Amino acid sequence: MADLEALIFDVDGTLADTERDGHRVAFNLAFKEAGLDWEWSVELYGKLLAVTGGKERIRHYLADYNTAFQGPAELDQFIAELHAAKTEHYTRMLAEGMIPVRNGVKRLLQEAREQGLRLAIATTTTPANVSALLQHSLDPQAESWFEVIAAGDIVAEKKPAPDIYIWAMQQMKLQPLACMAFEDSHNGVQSASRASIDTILVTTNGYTVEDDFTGATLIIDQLGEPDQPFQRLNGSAGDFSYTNIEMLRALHGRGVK
Ligand code: XBP
Ligand code: MG
Repeated sequence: MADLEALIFDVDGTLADTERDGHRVAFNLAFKEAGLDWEWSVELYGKLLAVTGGKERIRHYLADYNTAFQGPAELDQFIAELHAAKTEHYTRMLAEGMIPVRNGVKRLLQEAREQGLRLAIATTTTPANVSALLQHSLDPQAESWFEVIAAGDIVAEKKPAPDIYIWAMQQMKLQPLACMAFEDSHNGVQSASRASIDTILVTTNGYTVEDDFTGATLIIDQLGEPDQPFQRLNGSAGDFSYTNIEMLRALHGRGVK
């Protein structure tokens, strides 16, 4: 087994719980501002999350949940403009400090940096959203912690396609076996698995706890902290009660029983 060299993080749901009170709210604000009577409830949004990418999600909503809507002839442009307005709202919400990072994220990233592990991001969200989240929710310098930030339309096909992970690894000149992926959803685990990344650690959230995580090595409810142990949902974590680099190395080499 190759040594563990790099950690590749998903963003939404993994670094921070952004969907229900972040992205969803920003979509609704953009719809209202555009004079549309669309309202994505917490429940409906859970269903819409089946499709990754905001523009793709709006298109999916129109195709499957709002077929009566008479869109303009230039539908692509209409969706792109709506989505740009949504990004404005979302990044403003982040700048206002509305969305904290999840338990254990900051500590684990700091530990990884101290131990010389390389860091990357592989996400379907818009690059501006990643910058705003890292800067405002993690640390003003956090963008510089990541060697590669692979995000949004940089690849043609979003998760569950493997493209975004493959792109990130190509940039870093790394083989999949030297990497570990961190995800929160079925689509994310599929994407990393299809990119041949062997060890995927899943931290679930309200929208994804019932997802099928086939292909992941360990499923826990959060990364955890020394005084806030994670709850193990599937896979083995040995004697570890919170995620640290020692645990990741053991998981990667399957030294955890
Ligand atoms: C989650 C997504 C994104 C966000 C919305 O990405 O699917 O589409 O819901 O962001 P990940 P945009 O879990 O891979 O980070 O509107 O910018 O697409
Ligand atoms: Mg995610």
